[in-house]
Amino acid sequence: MKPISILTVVAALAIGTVAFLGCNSDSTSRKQKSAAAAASAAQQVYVAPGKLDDYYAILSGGQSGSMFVYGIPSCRFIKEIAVFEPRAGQGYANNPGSESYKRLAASGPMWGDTHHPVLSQTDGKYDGKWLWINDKANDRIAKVDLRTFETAEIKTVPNIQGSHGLAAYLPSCKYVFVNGELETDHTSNTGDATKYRSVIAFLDAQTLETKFQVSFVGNADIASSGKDGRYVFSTMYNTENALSSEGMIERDRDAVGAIDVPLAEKAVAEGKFTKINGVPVIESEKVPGVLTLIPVPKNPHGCNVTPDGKYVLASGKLSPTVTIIDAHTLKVIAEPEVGLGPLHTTFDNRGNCYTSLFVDSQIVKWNLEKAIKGANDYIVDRVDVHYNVGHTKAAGADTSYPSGDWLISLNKLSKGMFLPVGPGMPESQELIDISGDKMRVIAAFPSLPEPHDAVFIHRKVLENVVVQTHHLEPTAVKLGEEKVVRNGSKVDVFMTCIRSKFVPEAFEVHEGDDVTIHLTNVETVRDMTHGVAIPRHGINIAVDPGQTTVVPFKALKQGTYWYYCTWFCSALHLEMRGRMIVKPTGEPLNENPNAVSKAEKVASAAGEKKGASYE
Ligand code: K7E
Ligand code: CUA
Ligand code: CA
Repeated sequence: MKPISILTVVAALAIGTVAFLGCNSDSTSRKQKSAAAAASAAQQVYVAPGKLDDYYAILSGGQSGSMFVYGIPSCRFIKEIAVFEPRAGQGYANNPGSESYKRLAASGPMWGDTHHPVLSQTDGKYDGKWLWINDKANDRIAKVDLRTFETAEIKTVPNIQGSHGLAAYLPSCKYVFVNGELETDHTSNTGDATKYRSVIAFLDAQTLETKFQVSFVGNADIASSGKDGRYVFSTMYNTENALSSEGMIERDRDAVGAIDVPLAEKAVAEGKFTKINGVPVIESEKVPGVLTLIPVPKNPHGCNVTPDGKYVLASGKLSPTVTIIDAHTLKVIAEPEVGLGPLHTTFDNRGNCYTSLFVDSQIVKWNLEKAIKGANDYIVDRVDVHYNVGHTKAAGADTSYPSGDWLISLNKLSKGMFLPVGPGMPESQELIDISGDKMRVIAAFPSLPEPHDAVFIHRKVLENVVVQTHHLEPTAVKLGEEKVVRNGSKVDVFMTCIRSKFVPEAFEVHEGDDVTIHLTNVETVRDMTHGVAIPRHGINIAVDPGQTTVVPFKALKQGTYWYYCTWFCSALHLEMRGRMIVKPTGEPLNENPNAVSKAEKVASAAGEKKGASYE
């Protein structure tokens, strides 16, 4: 007993001390405490100039049609990956006739609504190869090459509207699959609502060709893959197949749909499908077992498979619960209450789940095993976020090996968190330290509208992946082999650039000529990007080291048009320019307009001055 009483005395003294301090300098001590907390948070996000962040966080750009790359933990913005919208600064899809422009224009509108970035995996880990993203509005999927962080492929998905949830089929990443959220009649398109269905589309992960689809009555929202190559899962909020928002919330339970992928492949092999717009479409009613509906409450949204692949979690959205489903037996095994408006769930490496609560504006941390066992203390912690969180994602949570250090809260509203810039406000992200028992909000950073989801990839995974300079393509223009090739009104200008010169520095064409510039940046030095803007012609090219860009355009009316470098590349950057001289049709062209004439040589030898004189 004695030691206990000693402890009690000590404890009482300690409490007394706190109480004593509290009486006299309450606000001072609180101020000191919060200053200390701010200082330690600042230390956690401080990455010294020249030092690298641990993670790339890749945020979908929503209505911006792109993706944003931030460094974590510093929250520094590093790059925008242009996907569905032109970006002049990257020379992406901004020059009609360029490859990126043609590919984007051929796939649909020059804008998009990106929601779900998905990283490729091998053996349950990110392999640093590919990054996929959906365009919900225009039913497109794109693939980004992580060697360059550039868009490598864009394809349209047939028979679908509102291509929303996107995930890779695990463990192989043979397919990416995308959910049709908006119901339509894809066979006759008559507007007959009784024929409305949706599809879940399976695309070859490399070519993005749609290989097959499973169709059903209702819709599919968010997607997640089991880890063992059998089921993939989708939340379905409109099992009512209603046409109004009131109708869509009639039922108390909607569903998680589980697609048996090997069974679907077998059905395709056996011809149990209808071909619609060239794609085999399996009607789920005709192939028993291909789609199993698991009842869950109510208008569920997020769909997340646990890192061990044992469970799939459906966030209730209109129910304060998360439904835990056995990912193999497809049985509902628990339905813990977590708070109001649960949207998405993410994971650490210690058996905890983190669910975003849109209505409560909170992240709630809860323990999976405790919730399954029905223990009272399964809620571990809650933290307020600012404001109204949509997705939340912890580092590595989509893989089998989450890292359990950082979590990002992707908040829909910022309400004055940042300098006011008019009625339109940036979106707000918060970085949360989840390494301890208590979550700690460490930093907030703005972004353009509107990141829906994010993925983290550790820089070590990409260390030997990201290229510094492009490999010269066979079509590259080599130094010393620059030339102008004419074929009637078609003119190909094979041009190189290197600090601080374009070769050729001048060329002549006729009005209305179809000019194509093939420009190779022959630099071998990292970060030495050049660009070309051509006044009046709407051309703005960016070429990274080693890259070749091909841009066709029509020559306008007679005149001199100086093309100039747009990237401040050297002390002679401003001098890095050349002339396109456009002459009237029929007038003879000079093949070497910058050649110094004999008369000029003589004059300069005689010491005559060219240009302005300041004597
Ligand atoms: Cu919840 Cu498109 Cu992932 Cu938005 S979706 S939040
Ligand atoms: Cu090249 Cu500036
Ligand atoms: Ca519903």
